[in-house]
Amino acid sequence: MERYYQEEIECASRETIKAIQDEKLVKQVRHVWENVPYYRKKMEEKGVTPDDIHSSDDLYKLPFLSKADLREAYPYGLVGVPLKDCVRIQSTSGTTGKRVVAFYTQHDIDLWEDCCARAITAAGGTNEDVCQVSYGYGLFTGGPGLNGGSHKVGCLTIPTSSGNTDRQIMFIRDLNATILCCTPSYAAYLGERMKEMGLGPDDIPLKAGIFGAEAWSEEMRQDIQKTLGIKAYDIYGLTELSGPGVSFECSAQSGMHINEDHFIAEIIDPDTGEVLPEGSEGELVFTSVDKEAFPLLRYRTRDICSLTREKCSCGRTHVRMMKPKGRTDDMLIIRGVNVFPSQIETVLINHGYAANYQIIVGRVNNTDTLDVQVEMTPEMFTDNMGEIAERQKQLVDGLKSMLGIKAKVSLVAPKTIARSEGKAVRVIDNRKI
Ligand code: DLL
Repeated sequence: MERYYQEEIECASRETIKAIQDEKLVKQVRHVWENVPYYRKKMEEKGVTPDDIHSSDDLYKLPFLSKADLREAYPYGLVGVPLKDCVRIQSTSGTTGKRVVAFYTQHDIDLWEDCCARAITAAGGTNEDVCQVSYGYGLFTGGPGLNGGSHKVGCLTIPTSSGNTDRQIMFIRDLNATILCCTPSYAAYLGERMKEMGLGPDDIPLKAGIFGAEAWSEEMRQDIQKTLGIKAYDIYGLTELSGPGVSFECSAQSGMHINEDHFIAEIIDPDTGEVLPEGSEGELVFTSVDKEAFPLLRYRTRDICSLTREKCSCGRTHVRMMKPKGRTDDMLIIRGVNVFPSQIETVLINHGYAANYQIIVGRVNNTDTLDVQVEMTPEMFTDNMGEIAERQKQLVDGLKSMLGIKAKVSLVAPKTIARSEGKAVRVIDNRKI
């Protein structure tokens, strides 16, 4: 039986959802106009005022916000309430340039935790469950968000944070954890470590995993489900909008329901900014309609995916986003061809490899090079050069037919590539150095 955390809104009719969005948007635009001079200036430049926004049908009139705006406005430029009303900040890892710092009032934290509680409930969680949160705690939103959601559902919460893998496995076993929350790459590593310890799916009480914060393929899901003996649910979100729980998967495991009472989603052409019809693939744009402290309108996520309003078997009515393929900024252009790391992952896993790989891009004599280093699994490990050459050839062929370009493949020994406790680093692009 499907369970809901807030059934009335999660299963509301389309008309009800639209009416909620319309009302909240009109209020939110006025709130931003009156309290966020940075965005008001953008609206003035576009010649639009709150009087032009009567419903979500007018969303297209508003200007976009991008990560560059967030950096320019750092740290307080987009804050919509007095700082005395804010109770928390969270921040992105900020590998390039300034970090993004997002602010929350208590109301914003409550909404965010409700979103995470919906995700945990959709994964079958109740107050009978023990939920181990192995996302990082601190500035990263993964730990705090799912911790809050787990409390709301009433699960016994184990805040292990990331790392110390043997202790993670010990707690799962000793404290009967039934739900695991972490990045998919860390879940895969936990499975690998369990195998090394001689443990299989029957030796752990887990039944569900809530995995997100990075792109992961359907093939990787199948792998993790088998190794850990669980059902693996995807969860999506970003710091700028709150954190995990902007959208989440249900029992159908076919796309993530966007919490539409809090976020309006659009898909745009990343080059022209034109809004695309439902079903088209493009860049995901979100408007947060009821956040007080950091109310972003038409924020460009750079994530590439499509939306569907097709009826879902779980009974939820909120629009679903398909698994993001990657971000516009991690799409590689190699010899003029667009390549997403997730396409490479699909080929590797289909050929029996685990998701332990690295993609190294370079340029020799003005030509781009693509080198895929992938670990052999312990079962396939061999020093028979003929066998290795044959395996490499199979992968080169598989990658060629997926990507349309030739890659160099290097098979490396198990455990050569560093494991990640949070988001995995898959790509090293030496062209940028
Ligand atoms: O990763 C929030 C989060 C924590 C989501 C835990 C899910 C679970 P950021 O660090 O700000 O926030 O990174 C946000 O990560 O724009 C996507 O590119 C990517 N991302 C997040 N979830 C998924 C997912 C958190 N399920 C950025 N699939 C986003 C693919 C994801 N990419």
